[in-house]
Amino acid sequence: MNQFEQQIDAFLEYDYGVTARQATVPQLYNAVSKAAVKSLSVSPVSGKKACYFSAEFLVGRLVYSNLLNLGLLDRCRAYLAQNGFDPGVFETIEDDALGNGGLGRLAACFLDSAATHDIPLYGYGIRYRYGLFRQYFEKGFQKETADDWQNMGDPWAIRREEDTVIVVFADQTVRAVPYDMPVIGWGGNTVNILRLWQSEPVSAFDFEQFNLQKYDEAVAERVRAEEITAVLYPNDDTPVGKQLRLKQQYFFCSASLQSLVKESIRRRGDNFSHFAEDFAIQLNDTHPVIAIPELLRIFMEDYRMSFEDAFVLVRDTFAYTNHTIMAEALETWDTSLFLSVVPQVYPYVVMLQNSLNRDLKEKGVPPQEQSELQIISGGKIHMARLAVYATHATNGVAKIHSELLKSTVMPEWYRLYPERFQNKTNGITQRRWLALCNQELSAFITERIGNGWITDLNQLKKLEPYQNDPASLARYRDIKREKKLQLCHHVRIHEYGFELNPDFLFDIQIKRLHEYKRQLLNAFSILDIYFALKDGTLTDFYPTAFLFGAKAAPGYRRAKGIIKFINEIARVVNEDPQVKDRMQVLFVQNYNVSYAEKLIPAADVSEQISTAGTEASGTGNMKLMLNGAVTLGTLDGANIEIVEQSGMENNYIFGATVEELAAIADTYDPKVLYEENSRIRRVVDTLIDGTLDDGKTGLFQELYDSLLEGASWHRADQYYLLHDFESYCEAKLRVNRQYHNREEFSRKCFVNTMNAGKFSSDRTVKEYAAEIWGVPI
Ligand code: 26W
Repeated sequence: MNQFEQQIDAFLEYDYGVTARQATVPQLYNAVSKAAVKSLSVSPVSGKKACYFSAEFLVGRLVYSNLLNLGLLDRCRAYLAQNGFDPGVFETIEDDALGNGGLGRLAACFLDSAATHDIPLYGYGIRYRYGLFRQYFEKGFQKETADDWQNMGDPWAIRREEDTVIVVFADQTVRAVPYDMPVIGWGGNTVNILRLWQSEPVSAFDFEQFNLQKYDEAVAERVRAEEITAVLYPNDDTPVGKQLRLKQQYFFCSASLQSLVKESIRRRGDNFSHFAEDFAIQLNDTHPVIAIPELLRIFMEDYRMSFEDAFVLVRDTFAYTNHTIMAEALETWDTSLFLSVVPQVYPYVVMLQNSLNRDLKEKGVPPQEQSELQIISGGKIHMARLAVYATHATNGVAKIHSELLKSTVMPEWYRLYPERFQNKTNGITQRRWLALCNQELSAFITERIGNGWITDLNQLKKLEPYQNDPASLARYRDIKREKKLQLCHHVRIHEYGFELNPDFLFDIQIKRLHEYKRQLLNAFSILDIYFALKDGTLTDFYPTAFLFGAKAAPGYRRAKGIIKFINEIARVVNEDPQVKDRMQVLFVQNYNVSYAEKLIPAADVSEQISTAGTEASGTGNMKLMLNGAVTLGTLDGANIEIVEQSGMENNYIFGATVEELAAIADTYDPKVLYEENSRIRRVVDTLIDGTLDDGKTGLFQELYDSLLEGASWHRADQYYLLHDFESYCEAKLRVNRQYHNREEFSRKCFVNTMNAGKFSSDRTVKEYAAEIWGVPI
């Protein structure tokens, strides 16, 4: 037996006193993970180190991906099988959930890519006690429960007590304790670190209070300290503006900077003039932007630097990524709240504001143009403005998004500092999103072009000669069917025995629930098809399963209403004997990274239907493309680049463009469409005519009103569902007709896989390294 297997046995014996055959699954999971960790040595950083500051890292289940990258996955599977376990048994171990969606998952893909390509990129974030809530449905309504992700242990992390630092707030002082997780590159050669901070009390227990029999007071400090990292905010659209959220942000930024300053001192003593040559810090959206004034504070207060010197270092060190166009998502903090939480940081925000004013004056910006540029204004601190001002680079996450940043979101900043604005189109790691989640397709590819694609996804282009090879296309279709069967099995277990039909076309929309992503439009189109099948106006329809996965922020009423609406449609459709052999509708519960790994390889059609100009990039669209789904989508976010790569003719683009929507914005009246178009009326009316039931919550009426009446804060149908309805339905039916020709359709899918090379996060991370971080690649 080899070292790895011996190590597993040793951990099982020492930690639990069992043999492999006697072990429980959690025991095995811990022993296998620890054995793998033990084999690692962290790569020392010699040159510049890039640091990714992010409130979220949605890494997913680590055991299989780490073993894959270490080349130990097959050995682990064999070991499990030899000892009488199903090699997939760790799938019962919970997924981590330390992120909401795209932004957190992107951070995880970047870490994987950087480690694979020997780029020293270290992650810094928060070790939430509870991650994103788990979701289940009760009578079709979303319910939430706590995500206790540590309940089977956390064998991949190492607690670094010795690197603990102190973080100070106006009303409390806490200890920040780092937990380091190895980030293992493909091949296992480079190991970087993801450092997640946990908040703990300075003193564990107050014996004086205890002796006075004041038990609550005795533990009060502990409770208040632990509260800071207790739970991830489940909001991925509107900032909550809450004290605790600000504490979380300051907590991990201050701790991470303290740890970097110590590292700098180890390298160079207390000469900080090389700081920006030694460290690059990427700010993942505005959540960590408070790190900017905090580093100024540290340099000026602790190391007596002048503002001018400190500011140059800060600007050269930091760069900022924007992930959203939605104006309401740009974070601001009430000055009064900020002062009540971190008063020591506020003077440094004011210094930045004053410095900005000097620059504006020098550049001769007229006073009337200055208001949109103020960091502190109207009693608020504008974090995105602070970020653009105090960093050397600001980037968007897809071409169109970066253009919109310049033209629409922050044009006054672009005029001031055009040289700072960049684009870095997002990407995904092909290790998790192909090699791991679709081993069948991976083997198919490797048999034809070798395995170079695992670290160089552009090599997929070498598949070109096979796009017209009937035998290859037939095999490619067989693999899709195999992945559908596996998904059917998973669904049967996780959705109360639901029997998904593997012979159907699988049409999949998986992403956070948000009005701009237009799951409601998808729902309307399904109803339209349902009615047309029933009244016989639609014939020759290829049987289709419409699948959804999405979590709604718990306080987002409309999003929850949409989930209930789709679950109601599912109930009606799935029970209707007249259509049930032609359509199925299913909203899966608790969609997360692990569920995505099952759904994505089984998809034929990828629904990417956001209103043009609203989705910054999207990354699920890339995962689905890579796994051979055609995109049914709008010209939005990275969809534009996807069809640029794989051809309009191999995808299904519909709907208004950004320019078209801008042109009709002032005159758009959804009521006219509603009144003139009976198909629209028929589906929209199901919200209020009693066809579907929202349990007297008023949720459906509210959705109806949002489309036809609007509200105090937005116009009717602000996301143009009714405007795009017809062209969407037309495109959806076109996909369906063309799917009948299985051979030709699978060629389109194949061409998508073949052209997905651009969307590797390996490419993205290398661009950041070369064009923002100044890290050699
Ligand atoms: C403070 C509230 C809040 C929280 C999170 C506002 C905004 C966010 C994120 C920026 C939302 C997010 O995840 N954005 C997504 O980022 C992905 C990675 O770049 C993109 O692919 C998605 O299009 C974008 O919606």
